[in-house]
Amino acid sequence: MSDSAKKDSAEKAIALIRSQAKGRDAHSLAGSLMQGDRAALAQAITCIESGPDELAAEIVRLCLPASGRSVRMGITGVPGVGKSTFIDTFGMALLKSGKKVAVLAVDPSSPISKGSILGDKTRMDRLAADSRAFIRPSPSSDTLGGVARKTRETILLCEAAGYDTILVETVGVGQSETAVHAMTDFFVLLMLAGAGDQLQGIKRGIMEMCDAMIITKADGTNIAHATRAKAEYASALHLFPAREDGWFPPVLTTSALEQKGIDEVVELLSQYTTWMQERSLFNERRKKQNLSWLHESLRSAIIDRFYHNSEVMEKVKKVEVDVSSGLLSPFQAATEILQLYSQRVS
Ligand SMILES: Nc1nc2c(ncn2[C@@H]2O[C@H](COP(=O)(O)OP(=O)(O)OP(=O)(O)O)[C@@H](O)[C@H]2O)c(=O)[nH]1
Ligand SMILES: [Mg+2]
Repeated sequence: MSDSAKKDSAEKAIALIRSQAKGRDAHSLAGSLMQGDRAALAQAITCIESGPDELAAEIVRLCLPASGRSVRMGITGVPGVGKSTFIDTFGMALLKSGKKVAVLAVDPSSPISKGSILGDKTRMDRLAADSRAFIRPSPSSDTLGGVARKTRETILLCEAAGYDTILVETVGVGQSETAVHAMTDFFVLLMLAGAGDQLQGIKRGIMEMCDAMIITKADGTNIAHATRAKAEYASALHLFPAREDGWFPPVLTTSALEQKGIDEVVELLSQYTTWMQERSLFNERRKKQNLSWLHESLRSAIIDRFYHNSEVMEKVKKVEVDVSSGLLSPFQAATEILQLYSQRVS
């Protein structure tokens, strides 16, 4: 399908869902989705993604008490590392173990029009076809902050709809890993064997952030490489300072194609969750995440208001001239602008 055809069909689908949602109020949508109605869940998520904002806010408010009872797992790794294939196989293993799985994505670089991750459900064939799983492509937005907020709220709705394992996929090439780390309980970095981390563009900070590392494609002639990479990464992880919570990230090898090592990841997820819960660290991490979400929301709301104040923007334009010609110091200019802003909002 061409890009424009893709965009057309995505827009048509959104328009349809919006028109279906239109006639419904927050109570009816939230009520249905909490009964496990997938169409209502899809409609509610569409409201979060593209409005109406008041309806979305009300739905989130109504669903909040029923949310939170899940394990949120973040999955990152460079393009081609095998994220989608892993999620398909791993998701099926989770379903087999009795879990209800929702798969979301954070991909600010490719809005729907460009074919976002998970837009190609081809590598998640089995999961996409299973009625026990729910898959939703990345919301489109200009900013990472926008995508992250929408995904965070979508997680809450999925939980309220009864999904107990939420998988959030993101491409490991920018700031989006940090955003996904900040919204998940268990953050996993997928790595290729034999490519070297520099080649894979994985920053040290991301390795330091992960709760587990998985070497993918450990099959065929790649098994020996994968085993070696596992030992190398395990010792590399030892070089990082010990974590405050006391958890040490293990390294596993998997083959999603041959379904090897997948049950071990299911087991690890459950062990990790128990380990964290026993030490009250699970809720501790979520509390911290909620607080940073609060401050992030405040920051972005304040910035938004400031930059949408026409009088302030006029003043900014004026002082830009003086600042660039050296007549006014940038600091002095900023102080003057902020003074005007505080007069206008008080
Ligand atoms: N041999 C082998 N190949 C695999 C395995 N998992 C994925 N692949 C192949 O690796 C390629 C990339 O897999 P994807 O699952 O699309 O990787 P991805 O990380 O989701 O890629 P992006 O969505 O582009 O970021 C495909 O050709 C897969 O068939 C595996 O376990 N073994
Ligand atoms: Mg993919």
